[in-house]
Amino acid sequence: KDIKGEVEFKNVSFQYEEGKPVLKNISFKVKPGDTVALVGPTGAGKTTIVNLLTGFYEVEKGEILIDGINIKKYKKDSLREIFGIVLQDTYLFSGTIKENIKYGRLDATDDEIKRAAKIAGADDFINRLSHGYNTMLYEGGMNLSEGQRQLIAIARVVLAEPSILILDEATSNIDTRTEFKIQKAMEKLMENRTTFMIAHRLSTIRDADMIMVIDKGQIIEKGNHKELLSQKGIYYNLYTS
Ligand code: DGT
Ligand code: MG
Repeated sequence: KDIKGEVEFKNVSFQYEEGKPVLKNISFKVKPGDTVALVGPTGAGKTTIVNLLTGFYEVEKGEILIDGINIKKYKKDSLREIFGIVLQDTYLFSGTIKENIKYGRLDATDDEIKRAAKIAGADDFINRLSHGYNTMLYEGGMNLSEGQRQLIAIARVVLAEPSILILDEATSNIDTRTEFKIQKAMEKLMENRTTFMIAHRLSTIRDADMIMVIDKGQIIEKGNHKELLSQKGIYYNLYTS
């Protein structure tokens, strides 16, 4: 089976405000199925890279290709279907848990929804709720814990089967047991799927096929963990002590 999800940035520059460049001439290529970890200080441009890739903002200079095709040539809907996005603060809407998972693929059956929730490790806690899958979520899921919201978001992505995953790794106050569940579910999701992760934990960064160290809108180092350590540059200084 051939995997899709090749990503290429060619000389991409971007600014939100005139005269304040945020990305400066960024170029890189990612093989289908590879995992990329974006690391770097706050304000470096990590989220901006992801926002351009998903088409949330439009590239001004340079181009972004997915599977060899400029993202400007994709229809809005087909571009949306390429990506599965799990953010720290995932958007859940007011509606039932079932509806929130189903948002990943609107024609999914109840069985498929349950299967996706199982893979995501969300089925257990959902079954413990008195209304199960029909439990109403209020105002973005505020009646669930942060970890539970993330498991639902993962189930949504499992159901959607996107070719590219975007993960913003949580740094937050999720308990260890839930965090372990989330990590396991993520690992399954990432198999054979191009993944961009804004990573904070050394354990996930270490396993990435390519680590890109971003600073002030530029890629200052690129390579896998071993390669970057042997360069004894910024990455080396960040992750050894
Ligand atoms: P993080 O999430 O704090 O680790 O930082 P990054 O690396 O994700 O940074 P990013 O891409 O959010 O921001 C890069 C620069 O762009 C930073 O100077 C803030 C600025 N910026 C980000 N989003 C916006 C926006 O919506 N409007 C404007 N005017 N500036 C923005
Ligand atoms: Mg960010």
